[in-house]
Amino acid sequence: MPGVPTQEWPVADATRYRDAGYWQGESIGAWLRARAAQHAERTAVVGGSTRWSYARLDQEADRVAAGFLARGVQPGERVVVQLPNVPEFLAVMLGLIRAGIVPVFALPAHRQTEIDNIATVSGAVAYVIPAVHEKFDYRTLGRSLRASHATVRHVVVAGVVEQDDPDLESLDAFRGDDLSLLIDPPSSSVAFLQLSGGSTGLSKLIPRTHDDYLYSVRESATICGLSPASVYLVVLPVAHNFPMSSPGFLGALDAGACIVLSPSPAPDVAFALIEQERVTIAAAVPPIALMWLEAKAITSADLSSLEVLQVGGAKLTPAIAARVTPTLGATLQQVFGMAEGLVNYTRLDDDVDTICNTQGRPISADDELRIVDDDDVPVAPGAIGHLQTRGPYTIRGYYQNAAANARSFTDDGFYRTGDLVSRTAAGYLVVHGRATDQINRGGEKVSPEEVEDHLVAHPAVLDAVVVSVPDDYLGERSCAFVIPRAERVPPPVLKSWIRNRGLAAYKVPDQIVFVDAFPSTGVGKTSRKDLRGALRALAAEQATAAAAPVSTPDSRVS
Ligand code: OOB
Repeated sequence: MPGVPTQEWPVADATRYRDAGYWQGESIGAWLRARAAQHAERTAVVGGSTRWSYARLDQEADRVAAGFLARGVQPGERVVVQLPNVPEFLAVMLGLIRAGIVPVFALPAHRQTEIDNIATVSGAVAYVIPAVHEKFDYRTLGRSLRASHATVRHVVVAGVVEQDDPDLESLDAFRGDDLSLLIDPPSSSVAFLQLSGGSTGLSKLIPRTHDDYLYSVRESATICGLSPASVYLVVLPVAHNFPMSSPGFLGALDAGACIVLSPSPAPDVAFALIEQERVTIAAAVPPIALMWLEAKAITSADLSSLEVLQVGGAKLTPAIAARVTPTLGATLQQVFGMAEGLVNYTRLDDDVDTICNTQGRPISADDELRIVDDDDVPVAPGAIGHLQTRGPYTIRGYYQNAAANARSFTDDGFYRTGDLVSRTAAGYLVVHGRATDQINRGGEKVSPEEVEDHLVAHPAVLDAVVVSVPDDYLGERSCAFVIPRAERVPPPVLKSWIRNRGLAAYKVPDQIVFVDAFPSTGVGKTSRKDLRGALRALAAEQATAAAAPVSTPDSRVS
C-alpha cells in the first residue's frame, strides 16, 4: 500500500537493541492488553466526569480498532487525530494503534494551514476532531479538509454531529464489537507519526515504532519512580511527546498508575485536580512551572500529594529551578527531550546542584551522544557544541522526506538535534541554545520561515524576517521585522490577518517592527540566517532603547 510508514535501523544495531532486551517484540496493543489484565479494576484514566478502569480503557480501544477496520480503514493508513485532553484521545490513539492504523498527532492549537499540511504530507484517509473546544468549532476545519482533500474519506467527530451534515460522522459510528479483522501489527512497524517542531518550513513527520517507543516508556517510568500508587497529571496537550511518553500517560499505564487529564494548565484548574485526585507527578513547560510557583502563594488548594514536578520542552533557568522544591514541596525533574527520540532526565536522587543546573542525562546506556563543532568534529570535553545522537529509540529518518533526512542526519545515522549543549564530567547535559533559527516559545516550537511566508503574502508587505527575542516569562517570543510596500498596516491588523489565514495562535508574531530596510550583514549574498542574527541584535537594541526614556522614532512596535 502506498505511503505505509517504515522506520529501520541497520541490522547490527537492531540486533543489539533486541539482544539487550530494549526491544521486546511486543506491540502497543498487546502491551495495553497485558496491563489491562494485570490491573483490570484499577482506575486508568480520569477526565471530566469520566473514570475508566484499565479493563474499560482496553475495551474502548478494542471498540475503536474494530470500528475503524469495519469502516474500511486499512492497517498502515494514516488518520490525523486532533483531540484535546479527553479520555477519547486515549481510546482513539490506542485503538488505531492496536489495529495497525497509524495516528498522526496534531495539536488542538493547529488550524487550517497546519492541518492541510499534515493531511497532505501524511496522505491521511481520516481526521478525528472534537466538535467544539475552547470556543473553536473544529467541524469547520473538518468540512474544509473534506472539501480540499480527496484522500480524506472520513471526518470523525468525538462530540455532537448535526444530522444534516454529510461531511461529518460520529465517533460512535467508528466503534464496533467485531474483532475478526484485527491483526496484531509487528512490533517493528510504525505505531504512529509525531510532528517535529521544525526549524524550517513545514512540519516533518516522525515515525515511531512499537518497539522503540515502548522501550523509552518503560525506562522512563522506572527513572521517574512510577508505581501503581502514582497519579500522573496531564496538563500539556496530551498528544505532545513529553506528556505521552516521558514518562507521560503511557508510562503511567505501564506502571498501573492513574492518569488525570486536565483541560487546562491554569493553576485554579490544575491545583483543584491535584487536590481532588491526590496527584503525585505532573509535567510542565517552564512558563507553566513559573505560573504555578506564583500561584502557590495565593492558593488554598492542598498540593501536598505532589512528589515530582517535571519541567522540560524549553530551558528552565537555574533561578526558577531553585524555587520549585521550597515552594511546591515536590522534587524537580528536568527533562530535555525531543519527539525524534532522545530524552534526558535529572534523576530523582540527584543533588540539588545537578537538578537545578543541568538538563539531565540520557535514558539509555546505548544512547550515543556526540558534541561537535560546525565541521562535525568533536569539541573538547566540557565545551559547547552541536548535539548529535543515535540510539535505541531515536529515529534514523523522517517520513518520506529525503531532503530533510539529508540535512538532519549524519552519514552514520546520528540525528542532528540543532541544540547547542555542553556535558559535565558526570555526563549531564546543559542546554545553551539552538544553532538553528527555530523559536522556542515556552516549549512551543515556531519556524521563522513558515511565519515569514505568511507575512509576505500580505499585499502591503514587501519582505519580512522573524526572529526570537528573550522573554522573562516564555524564554523566547517572536518578533517580525517587516518592510512595508507603501502603507503600514497597523500591527494588530496584520496579526489578526495572519491569524485568519488559519495559523496556530502561538505562531502569530508577538511583536511587529516596521523598518525601511534590513541591516546589511556584510558583502556578497546575505543569507537569511545572517539576516536573522543581525535583526536579533537590532531587537535587543530596541528593547534597551524602549527601556530608556527616549523611544525610537523610526519604528512602530506593537
Ligand atoms: C520536547 O520535544 P519537541 O520535539 O517539541 O522539541 C524538542 C526541542 C529540543 O531539540 C530542544 O531544542 C527543546 O525542544 N527542548 C529543551 C528542553 N526540552 C526540549 N530545551 C532546553 N531545555 C529543555 N529541558 O520538547 C520534549 C519531548 C520529550 C520530553 C520533553 C520535551
